[in-house]
Amino acid sequence: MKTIQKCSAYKIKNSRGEETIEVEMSAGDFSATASVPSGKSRGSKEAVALPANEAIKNVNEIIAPKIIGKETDVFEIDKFLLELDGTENKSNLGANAVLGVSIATLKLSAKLAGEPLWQHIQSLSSRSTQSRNFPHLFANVLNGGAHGEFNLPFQEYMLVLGNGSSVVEPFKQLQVLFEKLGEILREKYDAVPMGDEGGYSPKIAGAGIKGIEEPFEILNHLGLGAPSKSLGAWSPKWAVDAAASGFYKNAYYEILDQKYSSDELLEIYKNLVRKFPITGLEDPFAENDFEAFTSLTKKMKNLGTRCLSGEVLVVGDDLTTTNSKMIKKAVLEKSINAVIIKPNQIGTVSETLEAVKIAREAGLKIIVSHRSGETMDSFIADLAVGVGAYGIKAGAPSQPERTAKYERLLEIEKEMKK
Ligand code: 2PG
Ligand code: MG
Repeated sequence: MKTIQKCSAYKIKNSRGEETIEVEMSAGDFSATASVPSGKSRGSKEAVALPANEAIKNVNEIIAPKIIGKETDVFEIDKFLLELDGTENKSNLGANAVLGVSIATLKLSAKLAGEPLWQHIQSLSSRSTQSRNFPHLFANVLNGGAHGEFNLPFQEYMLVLGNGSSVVEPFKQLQVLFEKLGEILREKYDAVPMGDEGGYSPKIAGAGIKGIEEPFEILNHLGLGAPSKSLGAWSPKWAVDAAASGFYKNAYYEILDQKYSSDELLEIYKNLVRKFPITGLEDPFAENDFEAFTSLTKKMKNLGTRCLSGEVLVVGDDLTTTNSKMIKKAVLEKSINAVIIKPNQIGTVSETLEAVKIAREAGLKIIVSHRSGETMDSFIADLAVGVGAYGIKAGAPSQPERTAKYERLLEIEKEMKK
């Protein structure tokens, strides 16, 4: 193991044009960079990122002098960073400062070990090297909520593609379906700009979307509802990220100017999954409404094959924030059967891998996710393959910051065949 010789941070722009940080580190003949994304619809328990200038200063003036000369062992570096920060939510050094250093250290150690990053993660997360699965693609094609001007009932409407054995066909299919959806929307609305995650987000004058089912009917025009012969085993399904904390007000869920109780919203989800091929409901309720999550998870299990997609994932994101304590709570309360993993919600590689371990041991499906303000760093692609995630949320295939993740998955598939 070589020691760290250089560690410096500087400013870059993310996909929203906001300032974020990139960290560059070197050891021996190798160097690595890592940049940090940022979210807009955040859970209240997420680790705290500082403004880019402050985070950069903290890396360059506080962290760097103390880690130069240390070995490139990500677990040791993370432990040191956690002690140095000393807070529960990393508000001292900034979760963005800490995560940039943590990921850059991991990338360096992979290079020094002569292993592709996904493989290095696989060995660190003690997964069997036999399982070589690829994540299903969860691609957000209609952007609403905090991510666009489209007055959609829920924040994200995703196509779910793949079967765990390859990403080549699913990615091609995503590109074709995304183009087709663009044509459908351009016919319906005049101008169709993109939202934060590269999906379509038309700003509609007047009443706009009128009913909760309308966006699903738009997706139905893609002809996916019924099993398709040409798509065969690849027949895509859909998922929704309601990001329900965003429309939870005074004990009610406000959707398209109507108020619903938790129970009423649960009925809505129940009817939707019977009618449409929905296989995932992310943050269907607000982040403190654990009980409603639990009722829904139970209901989805009981509905079983009566759901059009056969299996429905109830996914925690703002509910769990990649935080081991919160995941344990959700497991104990049987609130979810799947969980979103976002490294910047927690702030270090070690804690991210710990959250994955707890989730996996509890039988939850793991979905590694990007943020709405992304960078060109494709780390989450390696992470998803490395931990054997069921899915990856990486956005629509229209923005370089999103396609970077898909391109990396394709590259990994080639690396695996070598
Ligand atoms: C989410 C994420 C990513 P943001 O809610 O799941 O899609 O959004 O990064 O804005 O929190
Ligand atoms: Mg979410």
